[in-house]
Amino acid sequence: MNKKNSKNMDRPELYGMVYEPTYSGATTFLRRTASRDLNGVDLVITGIPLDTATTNRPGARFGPRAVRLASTIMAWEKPYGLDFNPVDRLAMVDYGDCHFDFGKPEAAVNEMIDHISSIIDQGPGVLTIGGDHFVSYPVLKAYAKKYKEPISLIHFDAHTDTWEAGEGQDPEEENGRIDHGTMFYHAVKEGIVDPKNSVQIGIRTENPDTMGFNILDAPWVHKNGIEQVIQKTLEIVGNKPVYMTFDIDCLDPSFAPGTGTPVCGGLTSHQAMSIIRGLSGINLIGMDVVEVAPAYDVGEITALAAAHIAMEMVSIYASKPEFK
Ligand SMILES: [Mn+2]
Repeated sequence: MNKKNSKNMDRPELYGMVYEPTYSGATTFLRRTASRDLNGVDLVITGIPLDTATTNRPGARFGPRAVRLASTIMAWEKPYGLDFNPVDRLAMVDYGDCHFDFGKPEAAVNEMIDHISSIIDQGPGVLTIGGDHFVSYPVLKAYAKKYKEPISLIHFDAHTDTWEAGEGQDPEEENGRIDHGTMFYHAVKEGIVDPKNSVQIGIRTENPDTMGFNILDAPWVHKNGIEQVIQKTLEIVGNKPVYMTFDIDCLDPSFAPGTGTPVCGGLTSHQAMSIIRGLSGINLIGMDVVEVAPAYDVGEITALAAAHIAMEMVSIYASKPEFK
């Protein structure tokens, strides 16, 4: 067998960089080994290719594949400016995608919860690649079940996703429906997420009821700058177990056009990456990057931004005391 590419198919070592041509080979996230053996694994990458909860443009079901592909260019060098390489500290595997039957949409939520639980209950954390933002809801349910307490969120987004009824829905007709703009309303109501110790960053759409979340909206970020965002966020989450969720539409459409509900006035990729890197030291238990919809992308820049954001998350996960 030619060992010069597709090393992620049969490479026994879970640590270290993988050198092979970016344009060739089987694509896993960051060229990590494709495996469902969780023995000795610290962090699992998995995709949830579901996009049936979108209010506008669908297509995020192709997000996991696009982000994995974009990440191949980052597999052979350390993130710039870091004094360590996360792949030397973390044993990571690409677990493949969550399976659900698109002919049984009502079963998908439990399939997603079971998928995540089956990983985290064995020990490793998970980096999930969406999918529309609804997928964070079953992921958080799995996390809340494991940790037996409400989870703190660091939530990057143009939208609060705490609408009661959802975009375009008559607010008088709330009927328990959950979509990618209402799931954090339900997550708070169900006690899965603790809004007091959570923060939403980059918001730039109106929502009269913010459900008690701390909000550093996009104008605040632009006015006060990266360092202030880091400081405020660290104060809010403290030592709590924290889950980080990044809707790629937090970035301005000039950096991330390939998404379902873009809003102008957002963060630059520099701002987002610097904020995440500055949060090193938090008690990060899991994370996701969602809403990459490659059909609306231009030059793959959205998928590339998502891959870089994911890499920054992996880096702060690798900064946890147990991996140093
Ligand atoms: Mn959003």
